[in-house]
Amino acid sequence: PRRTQSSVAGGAERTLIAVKPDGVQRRHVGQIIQRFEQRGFKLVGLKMLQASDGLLSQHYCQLVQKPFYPNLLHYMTSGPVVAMVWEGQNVVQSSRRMVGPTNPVEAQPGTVRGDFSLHTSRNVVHASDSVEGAQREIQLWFEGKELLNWDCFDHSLTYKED
Ligand code: IDP
Repeated sequence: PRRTQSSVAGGAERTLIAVKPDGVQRRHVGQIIQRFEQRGFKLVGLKMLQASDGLLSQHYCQLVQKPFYPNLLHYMTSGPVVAMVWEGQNVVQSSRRMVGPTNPVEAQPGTVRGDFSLHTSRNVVHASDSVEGAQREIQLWFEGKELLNWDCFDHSLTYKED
């Protein structure tokens, strides 16, 4: 049987990374993908979509009551999103560090938000904030058949079993 999200080979994790509409409009998709590839993570799912209000209300279920939610919804539906699932050891924590904090003013240069954005309401990219959150979000954004289990030939160069 095909492996599911909860049983990735080698104990690796998966996370949801999404280039938000501002990142797509500003043509940063390639550079964002490049950072995850270059770090050594494995791309297992990728699609461009127009996110619906329903998907976003589930994705941001902890924020729907916030006063800024209507603006967040407007932003996130203002154009296409590029959603990706990346796999690798500690990918959730590592990708949060690569993306930087929610408010780009606090983001270090070298992070996606620190290099490409200036404002919390236009912070270019989403990254899941926990392993459990990633599993929930991946199931929301992707169907099982859209996620590929494949062997990346450089695995033994990227990881060391010890
Ligand atoms: P995260 O994207 O860094 O995980 P969350 O707190 O989950 O941060 O918020 C989701 C998104 O909602 C943020 O990336 C940002 O675009 C938006 N957001 C969060 N807090 C605020 C706020 O105080 N004002 C406006 N937008 C916000």
